[in-house]
Amino acid sequence: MERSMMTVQRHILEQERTYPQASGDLTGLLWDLTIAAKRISHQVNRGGLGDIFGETGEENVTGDLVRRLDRIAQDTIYRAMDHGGHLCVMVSEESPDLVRIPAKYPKGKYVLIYDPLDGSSNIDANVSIGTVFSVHRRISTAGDGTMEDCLRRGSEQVAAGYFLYGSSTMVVYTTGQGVFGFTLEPSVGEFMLTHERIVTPPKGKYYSINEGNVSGWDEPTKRYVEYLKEKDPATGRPYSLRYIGSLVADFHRTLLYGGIFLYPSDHSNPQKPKPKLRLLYEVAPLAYIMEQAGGAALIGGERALDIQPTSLHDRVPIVMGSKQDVAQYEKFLGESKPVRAAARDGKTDGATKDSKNASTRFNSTSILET
Ligand code: AHM
Ligand code: MG
Repeated sequence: MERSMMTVQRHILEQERTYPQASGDLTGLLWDLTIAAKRISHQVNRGGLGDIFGETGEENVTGDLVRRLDRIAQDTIYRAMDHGGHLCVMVSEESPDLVRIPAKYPKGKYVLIYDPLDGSSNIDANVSIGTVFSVHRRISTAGDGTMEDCLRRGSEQVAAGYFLYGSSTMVVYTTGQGVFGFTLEPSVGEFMLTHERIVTPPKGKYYSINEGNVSGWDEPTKRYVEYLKEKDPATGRPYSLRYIGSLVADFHRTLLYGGIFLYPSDHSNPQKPKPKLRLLYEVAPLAYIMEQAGGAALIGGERALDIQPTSLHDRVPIVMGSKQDVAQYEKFLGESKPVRAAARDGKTDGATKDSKNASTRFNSTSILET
């Protein structure tokens, strides 16, 4: 099929068909999600013309102020996904507990985990924002999905992606067979293939971090960012700083242009480092996409996709981007090896070892780099 005529729906279907036992369920699920995203995109595009700006006056489970558009996005996705028969349970940034499928609807074999509208502090200023999603196959066998179905490592995802509401609306997704990007063609209301097999450059020239937080960074991160700013044309330095403060937008640029995105913990209280980004619906899906595009993603020096969540809203420190840039950052982390080793062995506050499968467990305040 001519590339310009490839819709996201057809693409997902063709990807699913390469699996012998495919039932079409994943295609249906992702298709429902694109419908929700088109509706959110429409609202975002109306901007100040609609009654979407401002706050609702409430805080969500992770302490952020809920904006009207957050609420609209949450409701839109929930209503698009609750009745299709593809899902057994959902998890959303906007909901403290599991989001159940109503009793009257059939339960399916997948779990949907999502951040309905990430970067919402940017909404009123017309800055790019996004929806992030992660899909797992359920472990339980029937009925409502369980907590165990949701607390899964990123490496177990069957699909992940994001919608970017920017100068155009895009969806970028992977089902483990590469990363593909589609742009919403407003005249026909379809996402058309525009970015076939996205590959992140092995090395970039941008770094992306909230540098206003420097006083709270761990020492390796401080040294690494100083290194990026030194002048050494032979190694492509200095790097340029690019930071939007909207994860999907910062990630999308890093994915396409290469470079490195970092959101380290705040170590202002060294006893209790505070990471910001959420593992299940922000970090894990983006880490999966980054790896599928040939890049790398680390949490405290460990592969991000191997981290076992302990609760729905775990926060983790994250570094992701071009392979060589992430490897360079790792070298700086390596200089503080004793601390990393202690953390890996469960001797540092907040990190314990999952003895069953020898993978690092994090709780919401854990971090390896110090
Ligand atoms: P949100 O889920 O409440 O929108 O918060 C997550 C956002 C990300 O989009 C972005 O990467 C980060 O927070 C920016 O944080 P900061 O303003 O601390 O740099
Ligand atoms: Mg978010």
